[in-house]
Amino acid sequence: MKLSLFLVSTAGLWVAANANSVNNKQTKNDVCTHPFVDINGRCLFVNNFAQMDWDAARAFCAGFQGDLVTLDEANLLADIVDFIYKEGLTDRSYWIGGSAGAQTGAFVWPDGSLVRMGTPCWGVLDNIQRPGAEPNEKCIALNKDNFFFFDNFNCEGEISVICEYKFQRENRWAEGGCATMKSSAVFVFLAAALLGSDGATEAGSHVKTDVCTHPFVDINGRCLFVNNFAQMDWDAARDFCAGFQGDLVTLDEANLLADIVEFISKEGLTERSYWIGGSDRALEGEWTWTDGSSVRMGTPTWGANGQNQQPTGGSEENCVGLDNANFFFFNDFPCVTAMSLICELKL
Ligand SMILES: [Ca+2]
Ligand SMILES: [Ca+2]
Ligand SMILES: [Ca+2]
Repeated sequence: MKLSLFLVSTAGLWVAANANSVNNKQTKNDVCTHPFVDINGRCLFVNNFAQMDWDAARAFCAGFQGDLVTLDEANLLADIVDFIYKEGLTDRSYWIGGSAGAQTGAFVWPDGSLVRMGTPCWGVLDNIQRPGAEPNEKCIALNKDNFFFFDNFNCEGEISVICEYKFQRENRWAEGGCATMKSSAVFVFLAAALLGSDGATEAGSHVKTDVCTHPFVDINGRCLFVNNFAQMDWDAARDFCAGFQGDLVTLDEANLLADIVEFISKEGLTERSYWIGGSDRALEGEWTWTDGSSVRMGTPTWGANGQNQQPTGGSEENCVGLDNANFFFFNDFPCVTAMSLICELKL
């Protein structure tokens, strides 16, 4: 009832939203041309011929009216790494736009915004997650010797380059009168405003809170129960979640992994590994979530150490957990292992 009211009331908005995305798309097609390609909605040039230091790489990208890529989303890293493998560009490491700021030493993107640290973007070598204690390594690269996870390199190193072309998306929003508003959050906000006297309080942002209640919490729009008290095998963990009308979490987005790991760290729940809903028990090597959909392989969700990337357990290890011994990256474990678990309530 409320849902249909919501849809009818927001129909106008969707038209507006579609018009905007068409505009953006046309603009993007006009400008995101060879050698730039569209990867996850961004206009990128993965240049594996050039080899230069980080400053020269920025200047190189500026020659294309761009800059080194602002790789500010784990989902974007997943798509870039897929592109690198698909196109056979795996013989080089690549500069991206992050570097240690002169004053604070914190890693920032070219626009000054902070680089998100930790899992899943930053790689692990010798059991140390990067950046480790390497004061002279102040520029960020995708490291070919560690499955293209982020690593800090000496800025003088000569490696390849990923440029991002800055088409005028921000200006376009400004023209539309939405200069400071981006993403779906805007539409939720606007929809709630539009509903107004039509019961906006119930139909707006409170809907999710009503159903995603303790011990479940909203993490990146998903309703999850990070249970670090229980310790049980994978099947028992599924049964446990079923008792809450849920199942083990379908952790199908790298961005969601980033937010879960942040939650685990913030809440001090780092002493356990956690079962999630992936397994290859039905067919060795075919990893699926509990709903039958495929588990995305590779960087940045599956852990790596320079030599190997998980899963490496063959037929001995058929269930996926977030490994507390490896910064909560995905790892395959024997399904009989007793560990903690993350349930998801499907709303
Ligand atoms: Ca390093
Ligand atoms: Ca297996
Ligand atoms: Ca393993």
